[in-house]
Amino acid sequence: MNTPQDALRHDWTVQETQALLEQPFNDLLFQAHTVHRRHFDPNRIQLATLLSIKTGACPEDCKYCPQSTRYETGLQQEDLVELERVVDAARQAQRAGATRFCMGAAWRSPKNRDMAQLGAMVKGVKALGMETCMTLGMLTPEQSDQLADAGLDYYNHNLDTSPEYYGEIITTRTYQDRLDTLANVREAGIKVCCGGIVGMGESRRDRAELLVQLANLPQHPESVPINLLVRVQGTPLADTPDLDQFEFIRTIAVARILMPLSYVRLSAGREDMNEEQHALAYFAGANSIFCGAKLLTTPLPETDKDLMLLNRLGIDTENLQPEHHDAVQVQDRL
Ligand code: SAM
Ligand code: DTB
Ligand code: SF4
Repeated sequence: MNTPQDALRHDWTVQETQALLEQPFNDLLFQAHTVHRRHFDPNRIQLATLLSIKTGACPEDCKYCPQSTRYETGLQQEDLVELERVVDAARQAQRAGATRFCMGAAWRSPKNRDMAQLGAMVKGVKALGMETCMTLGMLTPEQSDQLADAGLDYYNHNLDTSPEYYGEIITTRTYQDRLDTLANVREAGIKVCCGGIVGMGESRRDRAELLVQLANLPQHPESVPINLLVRVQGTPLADTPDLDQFEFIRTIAVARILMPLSYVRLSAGREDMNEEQHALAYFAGANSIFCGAKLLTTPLPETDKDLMLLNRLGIDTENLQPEHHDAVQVQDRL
């Protein structure tokens, strides 16, 4: 029997994706919103919260990142935090309405000696009844299996940009390294959260290529974070010119069209977006946001402000069905 999963495409070309991006804005939004409401309740979004479990002093040279040891960003560094603090933060996030708790570490990759503590964090947060996500850098197959055994639901590892532009942004690991980690995570049975950053000076073609890379993975990522570059003083990208706000919305819309069953998450950069931009992003197909005091190191809009806007838009924040990738459930809603 054919399921909607089988109908998902993995053969997008850059040319047709760029053509989608270049449509008249209203045509693109209409198309994206039509896809969105075919598969999701358009008036519900998922709230996720992030905690930095190891901050700064990262050896990598990602030119956007305030946590790289190579740039003077004035960031206070912190070693891997205690289990108790992680569980307390998750409990607090849950009280504020978050259903997913993401833990991020400024590592190139975790050390094997850290794996037991990371596993304990996953178990501690899951015991609260929340979904867990981690982003720790590159993972080996063994490390992926260890996190899967601890019960990790999602692993975030971004492709960040197009293969062509990638070398302008990061030199300390390759695009293939990233694809290998994504494959290791999938193989271990962990769900994949994978997206990128726009506004780093890339071209529209680069944005199309990033989206094609994501959609043509063997399986679409269950979550696709679209980050707008947060320009942090001290990083090489601090003075990157503004991206046209409608290009950001176009990117969300095309992510929705290419990956119709995935959660598209409005991630970094929301501080710089006004209410109208948020509303357009939700219309274009974004159905998840990070909320709370901050992302990993940079601020987020106040949660009350986020909730007030969602309320004014008639969008509720009940937990979306995490098992939405189950073909039967999706079919029920078609
Ligand atoms: N160190 C791990 C890694 O790089 O995979 C995990 C943490 S890293 C901070 C997670 C992601 O945050 C990066 O892949 C990047 O997409 C995003 N990010 C980091 N700094 C950002 C910034 N200034 N603006 C937007 N996104 C950013
Ligand atoms: C993702 O794609 N965006 C989040 C999450 N995954 C880990 C992180 C954004 C970080 C923005 C810069 C900071 O706060 O340090
Ligand atoms: Fe390190 Fe991750 Fe920042 Fe790159 S994005 S410098 S790997 S923390």
